[in-house]
Amino acid sequence: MPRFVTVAAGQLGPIARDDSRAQVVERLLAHLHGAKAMGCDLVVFPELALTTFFPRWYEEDLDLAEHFYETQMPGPETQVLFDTARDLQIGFYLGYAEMVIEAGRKRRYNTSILVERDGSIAGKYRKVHLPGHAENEPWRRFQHLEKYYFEPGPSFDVYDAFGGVMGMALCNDRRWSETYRMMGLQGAEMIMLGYNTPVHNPPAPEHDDLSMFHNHLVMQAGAYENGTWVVGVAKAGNEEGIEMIGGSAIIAPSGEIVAACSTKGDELAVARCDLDLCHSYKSTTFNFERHRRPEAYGLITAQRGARRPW
Ligand code: CDV
Repeated sequence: MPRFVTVAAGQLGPIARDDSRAQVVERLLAHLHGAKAMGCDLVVFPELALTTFFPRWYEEDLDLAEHFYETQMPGPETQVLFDTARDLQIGFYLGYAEMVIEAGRKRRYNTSILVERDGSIAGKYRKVHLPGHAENEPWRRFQHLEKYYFEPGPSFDVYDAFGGVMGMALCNDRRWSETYRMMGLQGAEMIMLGYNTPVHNPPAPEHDDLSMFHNHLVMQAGAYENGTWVVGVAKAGNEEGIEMIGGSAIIAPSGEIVAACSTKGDELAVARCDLDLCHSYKSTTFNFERHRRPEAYGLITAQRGARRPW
């Protein structure tokens, strides 16, 4: 039986700081309806898809930033996404800021969920690689305070959903080969990831011209080296004065981009993904069982930073 998942990369243009949840949810609903009309099973939305990318601003009192976080999922303003998913029989991946109280303490994560076509949550992921800095750095034209606003998640998991093995990651995760390999080792057939990537990188402006090249380079390599589909989706355009890259793309296990967005606004790019295409790569060049040599890879988990051995 062929296993096809028709996927839409549900790219979003900018979200303003003052946009209400209701305004943003309207745009997500338009994507769900548009994707359904194109025969899709699943829409992948960006990272922090319910708010502006607030880690660009320092707020000394974290409690004053609480309106950026969801304390319930679904909550009163997002329930309609789940109801629409069930009514239309279309699933979605959604990135958002999550706040939970555990052992009497507030804990904050950069989170994504995968919702099945019946509106049930098939999986939840908390971002592992939090880029940027934890301290206020006013010298930057804009900040990247993910290490301040979130704590890292524990692991990369995969989920039995949409007839395949589905994995999730978020933005900076896509630059790390460990992200894909951890899910590749669990048989991932489709890895979904949302991102918010400014064109300008304050600590390394010399990378600015290469931001789109690097975006596709890492996702295409991750797909090919693990024999998996990768769906990368941007929040793009000029958000609160900061130019963000677009370039949302659906990438086949061959590493080829098979569909892509061409604007920096709300846009859908659609591909009919044959999950069985993964097999050719997973059973030959990247037959892990046959060719990997974990006994030679000890440093990967034994140490974090690079150190010369002499
Ligand atoms: N949201 C992100 O994780 N953004 C990073 C930044 C630091 C550019 C990224 O890797 O795209």
